[in-house]
Amino acid sequence: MQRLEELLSRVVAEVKQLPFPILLRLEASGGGGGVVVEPKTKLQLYSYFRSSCSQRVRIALNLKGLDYEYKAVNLLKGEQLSPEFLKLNPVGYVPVLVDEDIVLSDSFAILMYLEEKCPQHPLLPHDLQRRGINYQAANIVSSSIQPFQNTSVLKYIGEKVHPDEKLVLVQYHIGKGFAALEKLLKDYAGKYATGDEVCLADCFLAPQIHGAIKLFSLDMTQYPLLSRLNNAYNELPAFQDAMPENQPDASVEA
Ligand SMILES: N[C@@H](CCC(=O)N[C@@H](CS)C(=O)NCC(=O)O)C(=O)O
Repeated sequence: MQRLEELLSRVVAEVKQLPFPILLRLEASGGGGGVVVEPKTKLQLYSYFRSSCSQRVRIALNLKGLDYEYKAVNLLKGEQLSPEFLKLNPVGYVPVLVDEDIVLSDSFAILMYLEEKCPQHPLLPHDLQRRGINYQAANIVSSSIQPFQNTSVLKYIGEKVHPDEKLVLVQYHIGKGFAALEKLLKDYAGKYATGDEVCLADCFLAPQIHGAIKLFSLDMTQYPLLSRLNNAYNELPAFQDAMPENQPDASVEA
C-alpha cells in the first residue's frame, strides 16, 4: 500500500510538470492495468468514413481508449476544400485531430502525438529494430500506396487519362507495396505485423488491406501474410469499431 502511494505521488508530480493539461485514470490490473492519460476536453476527429487515413487514427484512438467527437467531412462533396476546413488543414485532407487549441493533420503525425501524450497501449515497441520496422511499414502504406488511391488523384486520372485506368493504377501500386510488405514483415510478424502486440504498423495496414479488398477488388491470394494479419485485425473490437461501415457518416452513400 505504501509503495502504491509513493508511486502515485511520483506519477502526480511528473504529470504536474507536463506542458499540457491531462486527466489521469487508474485502471485495475485485471483490465490491462496502469495509468491511462486522457485529454481534459473531448478530442475532435475530422474524418470521412471511407478514408483509410482517418481509419488509422480511429484505430489508435480506440486502442488508447480515448473518446472523441466525430466530425464528418464528405470528400465526395468536396467539403475538404471548404474555407472552414482549409483553416484546419490548408492541404485539404482528412484526418484532422483537434485537442483544445492544438490542431493536427496527417495520420502519422497524429499517431505520434497521441503516442507521446497518451502512453497507454503503446504503439511503438521497445526494441529499436522493431520500432524502425513499424515506421517503415507505416510509411510504405502512407507514402507508396495510399497516395495513388486518393480521391483527387483518381478523379484526375479518370478525367485526363481514362476512367478504366483508375483501377489499373491503384491495383498496381497496392500490389507493389503489398509485395514489399510481405518481404519486410516475414521475419518480424507474430500474431500482428511486428510481433504479438498491436503496434503502429497494424494501424496503417488494417485500413489499407480492408480497402484493397472492399474497394479495389485486389486478389489477396498472393499476400498470405497480409491476409492472415487482416483476419487477426477483424477479430479486434478497436479495429472493428474503426471500420468504415461503423462510422456515423457511413449511411450517407455506403
Ligand atoms: N498523409 C496524409 C494523407 C491524407 C489523405 O490523403 N487523406 C485523404 C483521405 S485518406 C483525403 O482527404 N483525400 C481528399 C482528396 O483527395 O481530395 C495522412 O496520412 O493523413
